[in-house]
Amino acid sequence: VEYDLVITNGICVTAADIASYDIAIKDEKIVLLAPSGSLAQAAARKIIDAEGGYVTPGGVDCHVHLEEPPLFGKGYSSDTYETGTRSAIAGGCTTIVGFAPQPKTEPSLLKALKDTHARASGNSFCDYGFHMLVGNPSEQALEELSTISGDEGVTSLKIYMTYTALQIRDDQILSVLLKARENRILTMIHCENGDVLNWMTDQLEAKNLFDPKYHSHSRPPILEAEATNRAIALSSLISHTPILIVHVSDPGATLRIRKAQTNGQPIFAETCPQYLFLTRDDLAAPGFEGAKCVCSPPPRDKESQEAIWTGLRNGTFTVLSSDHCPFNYDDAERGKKTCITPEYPVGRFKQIPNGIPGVETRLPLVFSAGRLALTKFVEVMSTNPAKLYGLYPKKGSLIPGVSDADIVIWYPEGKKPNITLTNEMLHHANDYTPFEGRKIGNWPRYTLLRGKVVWDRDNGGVVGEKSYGQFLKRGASTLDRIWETVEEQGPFDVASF
Ligand code: DUC
Ligand code: ZN
Ligand code: ZN
Ligand code: ZN
Repeated sequence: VEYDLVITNGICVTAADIASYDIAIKDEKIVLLAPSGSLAQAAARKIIDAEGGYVTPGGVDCHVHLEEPPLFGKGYSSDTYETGTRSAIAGGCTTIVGFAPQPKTEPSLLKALKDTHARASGNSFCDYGFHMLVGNPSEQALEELSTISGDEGVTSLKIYMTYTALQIRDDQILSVLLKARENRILTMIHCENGDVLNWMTDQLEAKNLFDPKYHSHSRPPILEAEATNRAIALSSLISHTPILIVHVSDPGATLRIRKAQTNGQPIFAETCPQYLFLTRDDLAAPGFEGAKCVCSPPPRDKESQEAIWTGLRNGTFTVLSSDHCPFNYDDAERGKKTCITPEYPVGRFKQIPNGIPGVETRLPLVFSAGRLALTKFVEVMSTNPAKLYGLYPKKGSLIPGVSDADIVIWYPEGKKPNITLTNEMLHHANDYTPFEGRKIGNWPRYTLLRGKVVWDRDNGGVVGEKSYGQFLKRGASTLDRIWETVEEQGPFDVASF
């Protein structure tokens, strides 16, 4: 036989084109694109007839929290690498980038990275990489960044402007940016003003306001806009070091990002489904139910949702990630209910672990919403994440001889499922989804990872194995000549001010 697998009769979508053609796969790679139907009789071990359905590159979700210690409140992540990546492939996602968390008490990044490898290795259904989560920018940690970005293939890091366990000061942010610039590491920043939201929280608690909805009151949009503005300023101070503002929810923050981009600054931004599909009203559900939607930043209002959709369409947002960070709802020891005690019968919003599951629902929700051009959908879900994080063109496209055969085949007209989403359908280890009850008009019918069918919705569901996912050593970002532009600016020179 000539090919391992052929996909015939699909409408293939990339970030650039929508066109009907057949795809041949051999040795884990896409090897040939041919006229539609022409490979229907090819000598292949297996032929999948897409029956006129859309065929897209596998999803690349570069914001996924798995098996992290309690950093975002009082509770433990419900998903392991095994359950989180199982959930990923069932939702059409073939690559994730998770976090290697360095707690404040740990001076070494390499130690934190090694521990994370031990958790993921042999336990992943999809391919995966790591971002360094820098909680302690010690002298040792900053020195280690050259090994981290070189030999270790970890070319991005995340820092926080909030969360007691992670928040670093502005001067520490500058030190991180400087080292990141020297090592071509993309810096992701969580932009909320931690000191102010702690003050707001104390004010609310002094008035005995503890229930989940006050999570949103404690973090008004201006805290996000202010911190975003500050992050942009700090980046420009370090000779325009590229940054990615993660999980943007607020129109004010979006405008500041847009303005910086218009000025030519290397400011990139991410948003997430929760800011497109949830609002603060979901946090105000009766009893403790609102805890199911507690994440940070919190979901905003309807107008904000519209501004975020607009930001996706006009290119302000480079990527759309899940920020999958699941905590069980009904678990008094390890989940969201850890904060319910006799003293706090409605819980205590400041202790509710921040985060919601979403790695499996990201592609289907956004695809079904039908609000993005399909090329834009592929761009923000696969191609741009792959470029931004140094995985392109191995990941994120359908280039013969070059791209891994990571592919999603959607249901064609006439066979589209009519799904009312329930948590039972999902493959994570969490006991709820914040998107329960949503109508979803299409779902990945097949997910292929490096040429292998790992998800077959109608015949066996998850058919991949947890040992198949490989660690991805990443190179420097190739999006928009990011690092070439930095090179042209020359080194940071404090005497130049
Ligand atoms: N936000 C969340 O909702 N969860 C984890 C971390 C974060 O920033
Ligand atoms: Zn964050
Ligand atoms: Zn996150
Ligand atoms: Zn998060």
